[in-house]
Amino acid sequence: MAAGEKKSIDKATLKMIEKAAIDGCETVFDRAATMKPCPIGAEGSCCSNCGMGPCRIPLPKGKEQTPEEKRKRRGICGATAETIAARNFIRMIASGTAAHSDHGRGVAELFLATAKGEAPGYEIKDEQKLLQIALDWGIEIGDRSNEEIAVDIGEKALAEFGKQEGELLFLRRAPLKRQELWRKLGVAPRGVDREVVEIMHRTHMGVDQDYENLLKQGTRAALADGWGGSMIATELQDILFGTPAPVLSRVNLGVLSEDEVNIVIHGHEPLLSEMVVIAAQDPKMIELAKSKGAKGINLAGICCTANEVLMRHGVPLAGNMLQQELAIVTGAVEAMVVDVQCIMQSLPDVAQCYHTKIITTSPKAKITGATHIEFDEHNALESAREVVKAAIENFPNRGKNVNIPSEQSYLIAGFSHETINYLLGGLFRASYRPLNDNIINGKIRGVAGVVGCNNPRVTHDEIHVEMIKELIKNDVLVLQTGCSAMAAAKAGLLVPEAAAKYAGKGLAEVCETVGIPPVLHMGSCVDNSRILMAATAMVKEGGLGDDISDLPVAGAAPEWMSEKAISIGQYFVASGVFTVFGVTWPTLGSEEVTKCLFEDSEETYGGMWAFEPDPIKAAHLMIAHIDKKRKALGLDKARERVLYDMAMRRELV
Ligand code: BF8
Ligand code: SF4
Repeated sequence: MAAGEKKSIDKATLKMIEKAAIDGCETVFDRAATMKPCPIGAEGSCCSNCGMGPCRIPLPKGKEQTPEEKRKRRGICGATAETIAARNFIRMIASGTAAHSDHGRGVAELFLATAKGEAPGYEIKDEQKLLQIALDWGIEIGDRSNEEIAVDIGEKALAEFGKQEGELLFLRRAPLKRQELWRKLGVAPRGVDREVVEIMHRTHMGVDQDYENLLKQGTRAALADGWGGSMIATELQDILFGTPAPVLSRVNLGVLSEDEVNIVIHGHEPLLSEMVVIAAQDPKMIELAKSKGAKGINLAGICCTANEVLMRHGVPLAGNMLQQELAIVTGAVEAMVVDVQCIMQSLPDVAQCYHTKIITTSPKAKITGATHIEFDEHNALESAREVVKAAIENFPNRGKNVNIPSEQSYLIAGFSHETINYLLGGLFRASYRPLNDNIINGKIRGVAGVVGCNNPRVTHDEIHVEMIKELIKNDVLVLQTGCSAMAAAKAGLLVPEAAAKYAGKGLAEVCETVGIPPVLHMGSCVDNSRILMAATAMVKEGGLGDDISDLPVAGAAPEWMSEKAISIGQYFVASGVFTVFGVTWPTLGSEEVTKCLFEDSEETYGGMWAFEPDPIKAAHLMIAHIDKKRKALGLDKARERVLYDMAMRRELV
């Protein structure tokens, strides 16, 4: 972001940035202004994979490379720009896959412990999904108890991570044509851990030095994320905590309370936060809060933990990734409880300006300066109570320097793949038929997944909101997860009224008939697997081709920053989806690698990447792709007819 440019489009965020400055408290926005990104690393031309380097081989700017210059652009070991860019790119995928999948593994472990009766407080909430997965995975149902079935599911799920041969079980959910393609190309993942380890091996100095072969392994690991680790996380969480259904809630820093104990839960895994929700409702805890002078206990979330407890309990969202420090800057947060991923190390420093307690809970993620209360899943409610108690006891320490911005917006969340099915088709004939029909008749032009992070290199939330408004204006139904969903929610796009206000006529009509917003919040980042399921359901419903790559759909992460986003993007591309990212693109140092991802992928997978930082232009790349797919399906005529009708209607008025 150039100096002087707006830091956020969100008023609450701007107010708290100002307050932080007055309070002498440094935030991510200050650091981003002083620390410029390294241009060599940004384009993927820096390798630090061995002690002969780091080697920096920037792409010469503003002139064509001569063949001699190109030949000489190498690291000390001889690695070319292509090899270095591809290695860096797939190491990002390895990290992203590892993050989502380790989350999935944690859920599988808890699931198994619950099934065995070793995790008191947890139970099987969604029996229907339990039985469905048993059927999918060939597990005997008969007259066995839910717990017996769950033990088998838990063991099979855990084995998916360490499996050495064969294929991940959830790949069978994909359209048949897609499965065959993955097999033919040799990218069907064997086991989650194996694919991640193999990336680390192949990218070690002097191993795989063919960029196409490297990218292929990147794809195999990314598929192990989307159709493996992430899908296991989503599905088992649904069984344990309930499959989300539509729920009304609120978003932005204004959800923090003046006179209650504010506990902010931040991170990704709902295992602990589910219990914090229960502990915060405990009458004894509320009594304790009152004894300290508070009116009660107020829970709010940041990042994907927020999305998890929002989807299942309607717990309000304090904000997205770039608002984590700012929640503390309000001066009103007694405790911020974190687990893993997207947690800034600066939190304890920011907390020092106020009274907030930063509580880490995962043995995998400790932060110097934070209080560590380790979460014990065998005694989960007790761990959660300890956390809540620590927050309550901190309430009397709240100072006078409190300023909670008034901004908050309503939103409706809880659109799991199953919910969309019911809403569209009705409880007794749940189906995607109405969605497909409305795409075929042209009222809905197509579907876009807009997901991912915040990034202080661009104006906070602006790129998400601009892109989404442009998409819905053009009759594209938007599916959302992660921090992007919160950006849209703050802008008022996640309520049914947004359809009449912002959506094109066709989309607005469908939304009004069904009673849904034009932008559907499907959950956290591991819940991008719900979008894969929705796309597969559209294929299986019929009339829109026989593979995901035939669908008039597209994906985007316009403010991405995390390695997880790269992994997500790659599994969408390899599942046949056109996917556009904003902000920056990490392989621009190699024309060959970039071409392989942006162009050749279409030939191979029917889906490809694009990079476009301008949200309106990016939205139009997505719309153009959707129109291309409509044309290939012979649906362009249907839409022309609708447009003609609308034009006629306008003439009549
Ligand atoms: O997993 S969208 S900033 S919070 S990485 Fe992180 Fe990005 Fe937010 Fe959730 Ni996803
Ligand atoms: Fe340099 Fe090669 Fe070592 Fe990378 S692996 S740091 S390119 S010598």
